[in-house]
Amino acid sequence: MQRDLFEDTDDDKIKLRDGAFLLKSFALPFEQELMKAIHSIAADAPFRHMMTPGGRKMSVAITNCGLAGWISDKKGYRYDHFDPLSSKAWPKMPLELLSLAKQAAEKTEFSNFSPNSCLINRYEPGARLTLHQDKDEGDFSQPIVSVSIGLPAKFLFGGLNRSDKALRTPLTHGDVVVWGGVSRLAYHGIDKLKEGQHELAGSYRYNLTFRSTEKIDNLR
Ligand code: MD6
Ligand code: FE
Repeated sequence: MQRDLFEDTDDDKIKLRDGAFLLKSFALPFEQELMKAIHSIAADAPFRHMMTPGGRKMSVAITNCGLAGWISDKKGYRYDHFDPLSSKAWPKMPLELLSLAKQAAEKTEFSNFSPNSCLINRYEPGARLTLHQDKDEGDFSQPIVSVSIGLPAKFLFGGLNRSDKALRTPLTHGDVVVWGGVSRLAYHGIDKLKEGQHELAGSYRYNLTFRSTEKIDNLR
């Protein structure tokens, strides 16, 4: 079918809202690298269930790679250069993953994305992420690139107020969500994960979100 040169008619690029795009299966060519990276990062910085400031244990297990990692404890949510479990720096962000994140951002409307942090979430059946905003980064001018691996999940995507009605979008293995601009602070979450088996990821869903945590990147 002839495509209109002046219109974005890319079948694999689904606009969820202004500034938010779903790139269906975009990360599939990287699935081996992604699984390898997840395992080698977790060997250094194991997945753990962090405590929320309110004293609850998160059902999602978390680790990080890159110069800064997202952490939560009773003092609050923040980024830290060191893994609190080991006091070591977080594992380096693998270059293939950095490249995937940059390519995904470029394919939407965000050029020059330069993430210094990648948060890795691991969901087991029953785990969920309640509606939240990603607002601990010092830089909202850059988007977030989010890669889904393994079991499918329902992504809840609301508006700028917690009470705004949320869209419900399935995310499957290899999907990438890129989001920024006017949607950068939209509320979002993940519905309770259903049981299942995935050929690469077993009984888990992994999600990697690439972020830029500092506007003037003085972490480099
Ligand atoms: C997840 N994702 O998909 C959780 N945050 O497991 C997020 O919380 C998220 O997908 C910001 C931007 C994209 C996301
Ligand atoms: Fe988030």
